[in-house]
Amino acid sequence: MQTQLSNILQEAKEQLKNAVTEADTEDLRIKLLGKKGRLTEILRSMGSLDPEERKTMGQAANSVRNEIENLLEETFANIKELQMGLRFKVERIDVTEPGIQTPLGTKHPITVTIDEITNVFTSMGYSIAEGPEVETVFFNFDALNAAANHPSRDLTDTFYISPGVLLRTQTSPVQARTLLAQKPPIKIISPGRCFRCDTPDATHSPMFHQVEGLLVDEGVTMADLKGTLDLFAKELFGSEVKTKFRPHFFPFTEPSAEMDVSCFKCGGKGCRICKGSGWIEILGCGMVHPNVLTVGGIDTERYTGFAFGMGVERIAMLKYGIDDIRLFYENDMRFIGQFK
Ligand code: 2NL
Repeated sequence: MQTQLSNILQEAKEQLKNAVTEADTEDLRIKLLGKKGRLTEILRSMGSLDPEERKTMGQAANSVRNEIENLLEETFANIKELQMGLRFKVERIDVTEPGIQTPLGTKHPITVTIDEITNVFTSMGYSIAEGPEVETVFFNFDALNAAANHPSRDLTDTFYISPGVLLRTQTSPVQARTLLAQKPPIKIISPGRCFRCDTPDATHSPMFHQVEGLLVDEGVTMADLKGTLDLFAKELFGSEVKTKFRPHFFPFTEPSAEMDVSCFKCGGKGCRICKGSGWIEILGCGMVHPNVLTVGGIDTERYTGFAFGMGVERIAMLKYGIDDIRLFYENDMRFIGQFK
């Protein structure tokens, strides 16, 4: 029995030496000390020995058991330490290494320009109105006093979705909807996307942006229009700019005008931006046509109004000296990342 015990211990030592994982060691623990193990079998058979022998053999068996237990514990600890060392090597983080920069996005130049324009008007008390980009012929043309044969209605100029439905060609339909939905005083601006069948070139794009404005109240005159838009020009281009209004025609306003600002680059002497004239055309405007007010359910005996509209791309190109509208839509980060 002694020999058996020392063999068991010897074998246990050999086997534990070869254990590489915790699972290996656990398997060995069950094999060596478990219910079906040889050592347990020996301990169980002690009952048949005489008392003297039982005492010595019992002590011997227990000391083998203790030794195996200690060996197991040692093996478990060694394996744990080895694995920890491996993990430290693999998962090591060098906290002194410089981090990876996450590039910050920037606002698109068109968004920057829309924000600048709308901020001027919201600070004058205007609200921002929005509406659908897919519009009806009624709100895009009819309600805005566009003649039934007006060329802008042609299939060659406007994107039609179906006979009565189109992609809005201006943001005025938002204002027309507001006239019907609200009672004066009305004081809104409508920034947004517009669409026209144009072949792209340096100054044309089939998708572009406008900001339009509308003010309707009692006693509104052309002088209110001129004062408002002159202040707007000074806020956007600098307090030193002058404005002038040239007669023009729009179906939805009467009288109508275009507003020029004195060149904010050269001060009026003539340069590349103003094409030598000293003046830059900025927007169209006028007193809202009585037909437009009437369709909008506004009493023209009591109320008058003014309206204006400007192209955002044009203003952004002038402000930032950009010479090709297509740059706005190419999403070249070297270009659109310059506007913060
Ligand atoms: C331009 C000219 C303009 C308007 C837009 C408008 C809207 C209503 C009634 C009357 Cl509901 N007018 N809008 C008026 C004058 C000019 O835009 O050159 N835009 C780029």
